[in-house]
Amino acid sequence: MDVATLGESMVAFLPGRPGRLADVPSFDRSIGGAESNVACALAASGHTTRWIGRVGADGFGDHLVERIAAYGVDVTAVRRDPARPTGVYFRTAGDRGTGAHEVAYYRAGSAASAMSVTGVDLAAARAARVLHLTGITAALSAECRTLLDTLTAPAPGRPMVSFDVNHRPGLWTDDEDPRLLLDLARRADIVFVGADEAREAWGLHGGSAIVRALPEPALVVVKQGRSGATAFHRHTDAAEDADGTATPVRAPRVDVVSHTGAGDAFAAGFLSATLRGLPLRTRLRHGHLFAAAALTSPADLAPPPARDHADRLAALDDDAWG
Ligand code: KDG
Repeated sequence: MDVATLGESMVAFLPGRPGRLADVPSFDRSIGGAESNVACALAASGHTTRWIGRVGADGFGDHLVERIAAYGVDVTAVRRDPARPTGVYFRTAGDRGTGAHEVAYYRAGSAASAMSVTGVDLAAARAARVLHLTGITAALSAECRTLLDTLTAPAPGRPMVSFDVNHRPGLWTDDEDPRLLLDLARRADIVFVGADEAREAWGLHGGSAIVRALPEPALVVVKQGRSGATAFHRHTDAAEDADGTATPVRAPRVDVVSHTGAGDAFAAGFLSATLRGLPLRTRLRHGHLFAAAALTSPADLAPPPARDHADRLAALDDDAWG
C-alpha cells in the first residue's frame, strides 16, 4: 500500500448558485473530507491507497463509502457506527478572489468523532509507505487526539507521516488548537501548512519563522496561495536533489472557481511525486498541478491531471512556470 489516510469524511452539500447560505435555495450532494480527498486523488493518479474512517450505519455512510471506493481507494478498514450519524456539511460557493465562504457543519457527535485507538484498525493505518493525517481530526474529540498521538509517536517501522495542519478554527471549542497542532506537526516527517494558518494559529510570519518552530520534520512545505509554495528541507536524504535548503515554486495562474479542497489536492500531488522519487522542485510542481485541478472545480474533490499529462506540464521550462 502506498498511502493510508485517516480522518472524517462527510456528505457535502454544495450550493446550486452563489450567495449567502441564508439565500441558497438548493444544494447538490457531493463528498468532502480532507483525508479521503487525498486518498481519492492519489488513487486516481495510479497509487494504491486506503482511507480509514468511521461513518454511520446510514444512507450517507453508504454513499461515502461507495463514492470513495469508486476512486479505487481501499475502504475495508472503514468502520460503521450504528449509534452515531455520518457527518454532513453545507457550504457556499465562496468568493473567487479571497476564497472566503460560509460553512455549516453538522458533525458534532458524528460517527467519526468516535474514532479512537481501540475503534480503528491501527495495523491498517501503519501498513503503508506513507500515513497522511490532518489537524482536522484533532478537533473532533479527545479520543481522536489520542489516536493521532498514537499514530504519530516515534516507533520502529512507523510509516512516513505526512501531516497537513488544516486549521479549522470553527471546529475548536477550547483554545488548545495552536499547541496541539504544533505538537502534531513536530512529530511528522512531512508537514504541509498555509502561511496564513501559521500566522493565525501560531503567530508565525513567514517560512523562516515556521521552520524554526518546526525543527524536527525533514520537509516543511509552506503554501503561500497564489504566489506558490516553498519546501524547506533539513536532512539531505529528504531532498538531495534540491538547491540549498529552501525550494520555492510559483503556482500557475488559474481562474479559481473554488478554493475548497485545493490544499488536499496539493498534498496529493506532492506525495504522488514523492512516492515516485521525483526531484523536490518537480514534487512542488505536481502539488500545484493537482491543486489547479481542484481550484478550477466547484467540488471539494476534482480528478487530478492524468500522470503523463502532469509529467509533461511539470517538465515545462522555468519560463512557463513564471
Ligand atoms: O479540505 C477540504 C475540506 O475542508 C472539506 O472536504 C471538508 O474535511 C473537510 C473539513 O473538515 O472541512
